[in-house]
Amino acid sequence: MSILQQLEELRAKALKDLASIDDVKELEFWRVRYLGKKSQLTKVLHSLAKLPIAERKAVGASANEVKANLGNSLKPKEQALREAELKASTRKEGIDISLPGRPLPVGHFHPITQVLYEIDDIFVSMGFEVVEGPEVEWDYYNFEALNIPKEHPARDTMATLWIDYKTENGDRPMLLRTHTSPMQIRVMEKVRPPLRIVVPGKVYRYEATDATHIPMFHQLEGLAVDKGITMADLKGTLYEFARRFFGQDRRVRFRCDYFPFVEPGVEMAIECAVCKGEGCRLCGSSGWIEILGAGMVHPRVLERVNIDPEVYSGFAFGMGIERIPMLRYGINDIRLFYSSDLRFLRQF
Ligand code: FA5
Repeated sequence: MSILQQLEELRAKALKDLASIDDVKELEFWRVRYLGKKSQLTKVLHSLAKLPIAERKAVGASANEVKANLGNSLKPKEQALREAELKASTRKEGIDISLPGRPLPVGHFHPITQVLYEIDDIFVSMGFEVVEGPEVEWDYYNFEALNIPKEHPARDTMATLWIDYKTENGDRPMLLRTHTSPMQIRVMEKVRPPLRIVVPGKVYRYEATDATHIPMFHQLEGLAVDKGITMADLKGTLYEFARRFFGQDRRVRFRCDYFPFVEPGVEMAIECAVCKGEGCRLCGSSGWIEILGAGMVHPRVLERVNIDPEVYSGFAFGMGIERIPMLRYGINDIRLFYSSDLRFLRQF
């Protein structure tokens, strides 16, 4: 039998054997037998040099073709056997790999964070810049520089959590900020007018909780200082905010109020969302919920940071954030935001 015939016979035998193989281990034996270093095919290829030139070409081409043919037949067979093996083993373990994966739970921002971002965006679109400040603050920035000296009765309106740290003369100068207004001073110390900023952040008060009060809540401070700023700018800005956030029809009320760091001072209230102004438990039967204090920056505050009140004027406001989504969605208890009840939080 010629070498070419032997090669054809080898091919036929190898392919027949391959067809009857049904596990991966056997397949490896097959590969070693027909394509390995000691296989007949490799021997033929190694002995080519010894053949007469006329025969060498034909035998070489045929041997290489058989080798490629066997190699190509091996690949799909191996893949099919491996898949069958995987299926068999997962079936044994009770895993169905054809099932779609379980979706990963994706969280979302807390409703207060969402509202803060939304309010930031409204003010940014009106030309305000967002800045943040420390939650542990000096008495100086929280009270003193805001025209609230020691023993001033206005301190009583913001029951304070003091940090347990005393100076040599027994003063406790550090506290958890009771409002975001200290950032007015911090910013004006560094930046010269014209300036327009909003300051979102956490504030703390030593207060009993009820449907509209909690000891840790968020505020957003606003401050604009420039030449010729008037109360009309303050009202215009806050009306525009209320219209954009609550819609055109929601009623807004301004009333006089007192804060030592503004003159004159006002408070702004929004019509209660729960009772639509009729009066209910949430709004204390008044039909209105106060959301912010505001006013024209007091000349003495400007003087303290070396801004001439004869040349410049400004307005400031401090908004309680939690009450804003309460008014928008008709939420009747502020404590729901921090009770970690997912049935409540998932609604936002
Ligand atoms: C202030 O904190 C002033 N800094 C506001 C201000 C800034 C006035 C700039 C003038 C110029 P007040 O204590 O009223 O003011 O608080 C502001 C808002 O915070 C309130 O209108 C209310 O919406 C919210 N707030 C106050 N106390 C609580 C509380 N315990 N729980 C939840 N929200 C509160």
